[in-house]
Formats: sequence, C-alpha cells, structure tokens
Amino acid sequence: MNLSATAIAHPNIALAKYWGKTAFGYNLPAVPSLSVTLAGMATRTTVSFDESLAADQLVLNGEPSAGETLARVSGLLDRVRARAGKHGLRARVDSKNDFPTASGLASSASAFAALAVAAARAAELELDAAALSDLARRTSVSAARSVLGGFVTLRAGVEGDEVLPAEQLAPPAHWDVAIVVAVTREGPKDVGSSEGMKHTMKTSPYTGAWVERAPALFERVRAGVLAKDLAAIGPAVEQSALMMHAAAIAADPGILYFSGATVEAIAAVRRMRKDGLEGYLTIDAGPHVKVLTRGSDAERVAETMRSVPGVLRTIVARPGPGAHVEP
Ligand code: 2P0
Repeated sequence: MNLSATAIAHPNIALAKYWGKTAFGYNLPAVPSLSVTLAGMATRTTVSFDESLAADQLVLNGEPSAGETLARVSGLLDRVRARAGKHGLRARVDSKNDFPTASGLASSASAFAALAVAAARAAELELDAAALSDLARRTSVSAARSVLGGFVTLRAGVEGDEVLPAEQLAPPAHWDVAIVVAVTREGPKDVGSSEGMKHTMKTSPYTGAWVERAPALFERVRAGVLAKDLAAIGPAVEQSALMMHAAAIAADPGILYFSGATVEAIAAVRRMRKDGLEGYLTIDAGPHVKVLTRGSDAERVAETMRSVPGVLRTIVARPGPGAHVEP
C-alpha cells in the first residue's frame, strides 16, 4: 500500500485584503478577500503516511522542522486522518519552495494549499476543490485561496458557518495582468500575520472601520476584475492595503510593516502613474511593495521599481493555476 502523494501549489497576492478573524467559528476571516494565484513560483510537498512512524515528521527546504510549524502541519494531517479513518497513521512531510521565503510572497499560502492537496490524496480521500480549500483554510486562511487558480474570492465567515471554501472568480487567462514585486529586504519579518491581525483586531481603534468598509472595497475589486478594468480596480486595491495597514499601525502598540524603502516605493508608484505608466500598489505583512499592472507594461514597471532607493530586486508574476497533485 503506497499512501504517498505529491502536490504543487502557488503563492497568491490579495488585491482585496484579508486581515482579522471572526470571534466565532473556526479560523473564519472577518472580511472578504480577492486574490490572484501566481504562476512561476511553487511549493512542492510530498506526504507519506507510514505505519512505522511514531510521530509526524516535517522537512522544510531540506531542514528538519519542529515546534509551532510542525504543530500546524499535524493539525491539518489530523483533520485528514479523522476524515479518512486513519487515526493512528503518522506521516512524513517533505516540502520545498522554489522561491526564497523572504521574497515578499507568502509561503504559508502555497505551503498549506500543497499540504492539503497532497495529504488528502495520500490518505485516498476523494475531495473536490471546495473541500480541499476549506481544509486548507482551517490551517491558514490565505491557503484556501491558493487551492484555486486565477482570480479567487473568499467571503467573510458568518455565524453558523461549518465550511468556508474559496471560489474561482475567473481563470488565469481571463485577464492579462502582472504583479511586480519590489523586494525591499532579504530576511524574516518582525510580526507574523496571524499574530499581527489578532493584535490589530483586539487593540486597534480602527478595527471597526476596517471590518465595516472592507466588504465595499472587495465588491469594487470583484466588479473591476470581472470587467477587466484596471483604472476602476486600482484605487480600491490601494485603499484595501493602506486601510489594513492603517488599522495595524493604530494598534496598541502599533504594528508597522513598512520600512523607508516601502515609503519610497509607494511614492514611486504614484509618480509613475502621473507619468502615464499605470500600476497600483498593494502591501502585505512585510516591507515589500507589489504593483498590479497590465501584462504588457510589467517589464517597464519592474524597471521603474528597480530604480527606487532601497528596492533590491523585482519579481514579475502572472496569474497561474491552482494546487494540483503531481502525476
Ligand atoms: C491576505 N495576508 O489577504 C492578507 C494580507 C497578509 C496581508 O492572508 O492566520 O497567513 O494563517 O489565517 O493567511 C496572511 O495571513 O493568516 C494574509 P492565518 P495568513 O493575503
């Protein structure tokens, strides 16, 4: 019996941000989000259930890993074991990113999407994309989105939700856009997303405004993606990111993910637009700035961003597929 499978998943970038969980339910987002799953960068994860193992084992990018990360992995494996009726069976998990962890691209999204797909297949569970997305969401909300390809939405959790999967809004070929990542630091971030959003929700006086206004921004982004209208979507994309950061900055104590280079890059994007090159920024839980632009403008935007003081390098990413089992 070969209870082993390998899956590939790609990172995603949210154009309408998720930040904060609901007070009820299990790991449910407080606001709706919309993301683009990216091609070109991938996590490749192999899960092997093995009767001879006494405990789950995790190897991350070639190094044995334990503690909090292994506990999160085991949490997802426990759900798979419970569904498959394989309670006593431990697993070996081997996961590799082909992109650097400090690249400004969330590795937890692709990591837990790949883990969900590989673990379900290895346990011989027949789960559809919605069930796999819900499984990933229970460990990391953004991972629910990486299960699907192209343009992906995830609604906010409501009281009574038992399952909450992400859904594909449009396939990768729907719209020729690119995300230019301006990398401003090589190294780990200060405050992790889960911790940062929890602290924001608990202590920021702007939490109410964020949770109240995020759905309208999400709707604008959703309509703009469907209409392939960059000028319509852009201001909402920027406001979603800046409002999320404003809420975090106003927490007690404030969480500031920006560096000096982040601020320089924000100014550069605005200057670039004035000069006629259209691109809109978004920023995640780190100092890197990501610019949404037309596919045909991507290289020119990347060149502009590389000239910004403090920008170390750029990565050009385009819409890509959802998570899948490696044949
Ligand atoms: C997003 N981020 O929508 C937002 C914007 C970061 C900033 O989703 O606690 O790793 O595992 O659900 O998904 C990163 O948070 O947090 C994230 P958990 P997650 O992409």
